[in-house]
Amino acid sequence: MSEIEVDGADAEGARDAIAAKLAFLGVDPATVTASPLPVLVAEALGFVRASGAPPRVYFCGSIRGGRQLQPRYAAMIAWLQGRGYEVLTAHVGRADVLTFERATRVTDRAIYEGDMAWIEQADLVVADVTVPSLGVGMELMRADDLGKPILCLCEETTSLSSLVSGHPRAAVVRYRDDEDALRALSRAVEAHGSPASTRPAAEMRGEA
Ligand code: 6K6
Repeated sequence: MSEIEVDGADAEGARDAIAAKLAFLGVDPATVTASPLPVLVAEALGFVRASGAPPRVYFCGSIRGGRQLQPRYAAMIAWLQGRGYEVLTAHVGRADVLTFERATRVTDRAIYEGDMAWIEQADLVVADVTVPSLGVGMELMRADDLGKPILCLCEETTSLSSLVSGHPRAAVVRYRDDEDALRALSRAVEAHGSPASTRPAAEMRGEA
């Protein structure tokens, strides 16, 4: 891997000079990237995300708060993955998460540290807040501290904490049933659009 630099402010001249150097070196221009070498090295070492990498979603759902909606979490996670999102917390949708937790004897501290690190890496936080969960509440506050876009979904009849429904930066979308949950997720995530953008919560709710 090597880098080519040319001097001057003339873009066309620079393009021609680079093309000439590539031809001299016998390098196919199709194999050239516009990224400077330090950026490529940082990407390769995992310090920064490669451009074009799939957006990362931190999905929150109740675990010790109650697993009655696990199949719905699994469907939401599968929908996100099918749309090309990388879901950092796919275990939230697993039917065997509690068995797995016991089998691996992972400590609560390790779970906490791992989850906090994943929230930092996320481009978007999506939470199903139908089943009350202390862990999900904490994840939402941490996501807010970090300025992450937050999307909360819940059933129409859920008696939601005011701290979630009144949160100025969280988009809260209500749905009727399993099928409607995926439609609501799809609309809200599409409104969010580019993972780099932080669209206002009203837009994710479909109000803007
Ligand atoms: C490891 C592999 C599978 O399961 C584990 C261990 N358990 C957890 N691992 C990762 N995150 C967890 C685990 N238990 C709870 N959480 C996080 O808290 C999830 O991201 C959920 O969104 C949230 C649920 O909180 P509670 O209070 O309902 O447990």
